[in-house]
Amino acid sequence: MNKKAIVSLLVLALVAVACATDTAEEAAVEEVVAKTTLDTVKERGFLKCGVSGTAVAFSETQADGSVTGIDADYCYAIAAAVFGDYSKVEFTALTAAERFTALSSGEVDVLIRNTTWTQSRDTELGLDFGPTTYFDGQQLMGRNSDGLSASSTLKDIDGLKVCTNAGTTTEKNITEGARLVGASIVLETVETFAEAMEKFKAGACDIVTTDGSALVGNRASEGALNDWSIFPSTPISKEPLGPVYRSNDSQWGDIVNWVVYATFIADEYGVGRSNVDSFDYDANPEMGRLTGKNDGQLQTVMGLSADAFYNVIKQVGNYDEIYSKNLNPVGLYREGSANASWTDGGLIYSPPAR
Ligand SMILES: N[C@@H](CCC(=O)N[C@@H](CS)C(=O)NCC(=O)O)C(=O)O
Repeated sequence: MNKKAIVSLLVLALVAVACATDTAEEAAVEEVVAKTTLDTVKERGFLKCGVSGTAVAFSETQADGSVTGIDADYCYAIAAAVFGDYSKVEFTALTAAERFTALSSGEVDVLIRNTTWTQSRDTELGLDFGPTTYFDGQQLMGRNSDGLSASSTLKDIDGLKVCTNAGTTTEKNITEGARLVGASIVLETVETFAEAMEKFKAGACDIVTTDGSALVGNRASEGALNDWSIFPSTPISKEPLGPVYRSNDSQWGDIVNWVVYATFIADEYGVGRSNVDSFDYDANPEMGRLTGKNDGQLQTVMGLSADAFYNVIKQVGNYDEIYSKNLNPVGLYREGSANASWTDGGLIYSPPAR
């Protein structure tokens, strides 16, 4: 064989290898695309849920490894819908800064971690947001002994050191808010809000700032109701918190969304853990459809069992039960807040189960 022929053969061989690799890669990609999150979760046998693990009343890892809180309960609710068994969840504790990568990389199936729905997160990260489960807003907390009170304003933090955790809407809001009122602050961001609280307690920070619910929760768990004040009375931002999932998997998105909506609808009709078995479903066809008591077709077309949302209500509860169990003990109540049902003037509202 002459030199030219050998070179041509080599080129052909290389092209063949490259093509084979392309085809293998394409096949692998197609397989990943074809497999929905629901398939993956069902095959694995449990849900992977990303939480904080240290967010008071939202997701707190207990000594026995279980996780409690409103966010944790929504993880349990998704497991109840998918498996008929709320306990089929593996929790992953994530800092604010690592949460979105953990979700995009597939480390978790859903992220329920005090996460605010914002335009950039919704549009730039390949992620989508489910219904808001807690309407929050950013506030600040300072010591009464420093002259701060519930009627303090952003202007009162001029010259003070403010601490919060990194990778949050919090750090951006406070920087912008202070600038707008002409308050000059020193902002220190740490990895977790728990660290910010430690610094605040040690006097290394004058102010801590984050979602108002977390300030209320931390103040309650520290027994500091009479020593620390939360302000301003109108939060400096909107922080709608809820579940987050990867984009382009609408079946999984529908499941997460309708688990949340099922808890809203059950709340609206007063169907909870104690009466879900005795409720008169004939008199309320919407609840009949939602629980699969009359007709469960709406659930089966989503890839769930007809009684998926019955399991959610029976095993975890309706929105009011989930909210009250977790948030009332730290002093947060629905009445008069955005978290009241729409029937009571709040924002908790679901599309119809029809
Ligand atoms: N909602 C804001 C703030 C989220 C956030 O980090 N909240 C704090 C206060 S609840 C937190 O999760 N702390 C627990 C932790 O740092 O692990 C966001 O989405 O950026």
